[in-house]
Amino acid sequence: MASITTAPPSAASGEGARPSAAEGNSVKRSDLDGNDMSATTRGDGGELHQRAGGGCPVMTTNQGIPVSDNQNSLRATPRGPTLLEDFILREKITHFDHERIPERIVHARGSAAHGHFQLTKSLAQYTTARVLTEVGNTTPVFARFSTVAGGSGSVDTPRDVRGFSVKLYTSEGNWDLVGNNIPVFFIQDAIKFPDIIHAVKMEPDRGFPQAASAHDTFWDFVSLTPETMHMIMWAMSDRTLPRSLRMMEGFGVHSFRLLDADGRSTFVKFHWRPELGIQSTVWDEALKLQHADNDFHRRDLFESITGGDFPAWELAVQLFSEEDAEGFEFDHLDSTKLIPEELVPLTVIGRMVLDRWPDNFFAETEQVAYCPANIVPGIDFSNDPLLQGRLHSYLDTQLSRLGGPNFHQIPVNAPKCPFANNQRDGHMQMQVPKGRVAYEPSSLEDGPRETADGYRSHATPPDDGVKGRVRAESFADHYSQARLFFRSQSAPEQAHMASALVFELSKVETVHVREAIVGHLQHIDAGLAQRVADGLGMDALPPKPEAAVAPIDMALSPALRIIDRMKPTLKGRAVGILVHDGSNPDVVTQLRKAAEADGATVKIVAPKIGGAKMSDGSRQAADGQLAGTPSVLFDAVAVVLSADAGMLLAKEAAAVDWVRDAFGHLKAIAADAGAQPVLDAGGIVADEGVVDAKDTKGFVAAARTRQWKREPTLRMLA
Ligand code: HDE
Repeated sequence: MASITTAPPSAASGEGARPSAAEGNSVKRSDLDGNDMSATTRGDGGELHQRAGGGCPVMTTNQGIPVSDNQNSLRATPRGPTLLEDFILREKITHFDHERIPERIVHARGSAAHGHFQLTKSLAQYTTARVLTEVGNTTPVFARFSTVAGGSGSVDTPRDVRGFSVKLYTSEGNWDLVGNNIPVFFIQDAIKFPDIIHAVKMEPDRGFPQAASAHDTFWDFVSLTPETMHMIMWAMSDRTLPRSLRMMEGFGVHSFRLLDADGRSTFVKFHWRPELGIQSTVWDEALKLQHADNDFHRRDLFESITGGDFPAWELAVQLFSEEDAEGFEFDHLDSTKLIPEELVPLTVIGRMVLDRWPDNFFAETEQVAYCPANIVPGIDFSNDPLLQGRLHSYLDTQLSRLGGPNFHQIPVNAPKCPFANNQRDGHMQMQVPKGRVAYEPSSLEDGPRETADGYRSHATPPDDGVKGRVRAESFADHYSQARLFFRSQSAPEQAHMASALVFELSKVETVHVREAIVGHLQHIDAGLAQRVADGLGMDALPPKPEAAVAPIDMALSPALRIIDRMKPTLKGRAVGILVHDGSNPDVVTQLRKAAEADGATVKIVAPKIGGAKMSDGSRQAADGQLAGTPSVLFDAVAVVLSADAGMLLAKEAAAVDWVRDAFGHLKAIAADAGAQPVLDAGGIVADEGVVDAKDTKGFVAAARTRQWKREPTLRMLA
């Protein structure tokens, strides 16, 4: 019988320097580069033993005890039981058992990046906040984008609101702008938040659907809560299907206050506007993206940042006074209302760039804790009852999610300015406070003291109402802004919204819920209600519920559309070129050059990952294999094939789907003569967006937008 082999530390391990306390157990990439693979042995079972040495430090337990064998647990005999004595095994498995923390109850799935914010226009007239007054100053930021309903392992592209959180590490403390990509919210009062979230999340008895609003409980709640109607219009629009996290707006949603040195207040709404412009996918594309790449948005953000193509947003503000607010046709303290840009224009005051991917997903993206209550001197809250409720919730949830009161010491959460107080102890205290004084006032030591520049709240006089569980009458109009939003959209956007409503309600099994929603829609727009009723196969319109306040016709706001907000450039977009053996390399090169010159990333797709042998005998490497790289991953596609390859691929479903989907998703298609059989098999009809592969200019122009005119020819929208 073979004797037990624990492959004792070889001479090589002696060369491996023990990590210093500062280095911990971490292995740097540069260390790995120096990894000497020859310093390996195999045990009696054939298992690999890599030895420390070169740049690789010695592996130790968390107590610093060097490990001689990380492949075999301690056994009584080679084929016998494992011994409880094996403290190395037990420590490793125990740590592993505890490697997950509770996921966020909402916004569990997210992607984040580091960057900075630079102020370009001072708001010194309105606020003392240094981050908003010191032009040119650079403030580090950490931004996290998220879906809302799905768990942390769910997909990136469901129809869902996106979180847009930014932590600004200002010189006066952390300021968290915890917003969404939609400027309004579903509910008016924080007390309804657990209800709407329970309604939208997977149903508690069956555990599905995951990351989807298309089910009975969500629409049941909505049908009984008319204040949701405005946000429902946004949720059913293409805003909830962003093409990229880099191409969506962010909104602070609530009104905040700016305070000047005399304590005078100006209301403010915050907006992030993407420099790449706003772009969404179409619904069928979003569905297919879930199959093509669950991590579509995360990968896109990762690739753009690590590739040096840094996403950027402008920060803009809407500023208005108490008197201005009194003149509005709505109450700005109600989070189901927005302030049209046409009423209060946006002023751009700065720019955020995200330029560094986190070093570690868990330590940073997972452990980051945003809180709308984190604000700095010169900024204050409004009385929006939704915001007021949020001020409690975030710290509360983070206490359990991050395990105790010291999570502000985690590097991603810690302020980058000095911070000091007399709070002490608690789980996971990482600092070692010195001295005998942990109170104030004190005369024994120099402890932290107050400052005249410290945080002050606005001295808001109380209004003349009475205490009670009451909703302000000014919050009662639930339909006017829903109507404003729907009616401000272009025709294709309205069709998408009607179709989205039909899709979602078709998944609702309870007939009276479907009917109740169509009832509400009649207050928003009669045409919309009829389209949805027709789409659902209703014989007659169901009754309209009584409206607390009859909707009014507000002046339309074209700024609420997104269809024409794509920038006329391919910057930030991707072009796929399908080739096979015998493709013309010159045509491919010209297409690539033209697309890259306009800013696109170009990827070559081929039936085989090894690439294609081109007509001149050269080998064209492939970035993706056809079946695993469907055209949903691109904004525009080109097909360059020899006559033989065209005939062959016309019989390959992956190739036919490639062009059919690109066409169906309203994308530009460039094709040469050899590709024609594939286009024919895909049922592609020539239009302005289908161009000859040699017409590179025409292709780039068509690729910059979607072929909206094509849509009614191939899809029965509601
Ligand atoms: Fe949140 N929300 N929320 N929310 N929210 C959380 O905090 C909550 C609301 C938003 O990337 C939680 O740490 C209540 C509006 C984002 O880590 C929790 C109410 C807006 C994120 C919480 C709201 C948001 C959260 C879950 C109603 C847009 C993700 C985990 C009063 C302005 C932050 C956590 C990240 C996260 C509570 C409403 C945005 C449970 C009670 C309105 C972007 O505390």
